[in-house]
Amino acid sequence: MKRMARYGLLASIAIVVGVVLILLTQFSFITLYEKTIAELSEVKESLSKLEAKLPSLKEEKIPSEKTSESAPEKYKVIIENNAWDPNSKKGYSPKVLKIKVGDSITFVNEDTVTHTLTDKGKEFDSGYIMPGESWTFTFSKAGEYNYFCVPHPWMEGKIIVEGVLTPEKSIAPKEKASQPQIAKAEVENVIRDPSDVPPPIERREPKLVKVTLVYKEIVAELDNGVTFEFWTFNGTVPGPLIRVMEGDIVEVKVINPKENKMVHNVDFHAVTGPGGGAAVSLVKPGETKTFRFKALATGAYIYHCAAPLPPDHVARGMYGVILVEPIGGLPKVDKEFYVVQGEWYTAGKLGEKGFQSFDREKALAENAEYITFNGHVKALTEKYKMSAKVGDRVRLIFGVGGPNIGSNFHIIGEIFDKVYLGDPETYVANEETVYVAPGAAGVFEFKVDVPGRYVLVDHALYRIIKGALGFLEATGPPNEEIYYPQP
Ligand SMILES: [Cu+2]
Repeated sequence: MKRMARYGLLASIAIVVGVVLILLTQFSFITLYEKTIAELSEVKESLSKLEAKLPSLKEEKIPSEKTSESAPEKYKVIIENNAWDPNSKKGYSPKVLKIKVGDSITFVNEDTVTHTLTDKGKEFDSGYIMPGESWTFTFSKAGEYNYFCVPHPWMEGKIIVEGVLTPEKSIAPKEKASQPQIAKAEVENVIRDPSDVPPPIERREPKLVKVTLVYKEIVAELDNGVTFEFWTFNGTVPGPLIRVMEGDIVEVKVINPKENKMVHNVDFHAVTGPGGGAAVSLVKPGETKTFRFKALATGAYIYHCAAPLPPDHVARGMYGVILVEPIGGLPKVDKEFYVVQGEWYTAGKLGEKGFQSFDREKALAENAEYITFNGHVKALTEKYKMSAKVGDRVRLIFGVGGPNIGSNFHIIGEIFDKVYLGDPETYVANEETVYVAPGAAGVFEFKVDVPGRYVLVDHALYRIIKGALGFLEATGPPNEEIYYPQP
């Protein structure tokens, strides 16, 4: 009995311990569970707080669905009136525009001159947008596009295209940028005949000299089979030789035909006054202006267009020479010629046939494809003949339009008797090669003593290959006292 009672007591203790243990375990489980639930709620709460804080992030998770669901929108960017003038603070409006993939923008030219839109990565290029015309482009690729106007590069804008390309849109044909319709030559060439020189000055009294300059934009040949869009004075490169006397009043009438795309003006290096006349001769297509200046100092001077962007206008061929002679005119000679050197920056390499657009990158690098006399590779070798007779005294008015490269002017087989870049009184005698800077002109005088071919070059001689070559043919009896062809 005693042993049974002991067993009973032990069993009871075991049961009580078991129950207590079970209760304890259950309690800790419950506590843990409750704790976990509480913690989870906290996490959930902070998550919702975080979500509430970032609504935009939540939206951006599904851009492709949104893009494909929403219909494409049409936007408008205005090219403002007077945007051509860098001081006007006008340009593209709005300057920055945010759109979605598939949206299109119509660019409306409300200015009075032609503009373009070209993005630096070349995703789009509007070509020329004439005044009053517009150009529409659909953006099918996301990204940021910084664009500018080719003739007026200070005009800049930005398009931000958001979203991704949907399959439907990716197979849609890519909109092609319109190209300016200028591939065909309007005239054969813009060469000025080197013999086209005004008559000598024989008077001693100053007078009013009237000059008309017509700004002409012309597609023509730069070499045989190579065309380029030239901007010119009176349709030739160089523009006309203007011949006046010290003390003359020069009245310049400038005309910009309405068919033109650009504003133009003229800066005479012979003018004493701000801009050399540039500000008072700036005219838009369809306009005309007249201004006067007094020719104060003798010498040969370049005149050139200085409309924005000035180097672009010079690189297109807008330059010429004005010769200011002393009272009574320069001494008489037998032959006079007029030659101006300039260099050309074409998209295609030297000799590449077809229409060549202007390449500003090459112009900035001063890496010219062509260097010519009178606006054509073959101007003075094939197209026009310069000739003289043995015994002739020759005067050559030679200038450099540039815009970047000066000329080391030389005539193979001749020595210049007189060279003067300024006042004829300050001439240098007996010269061979003379540097003429871009934007400068000089007078070269020599006597032809021996018959044969005399070759005009830029004595940086590889430039001959680029076109800096001309011939002067001298005819007449041999002069064996001076030169012995067959001793
Ligand atoms: Cu111009």
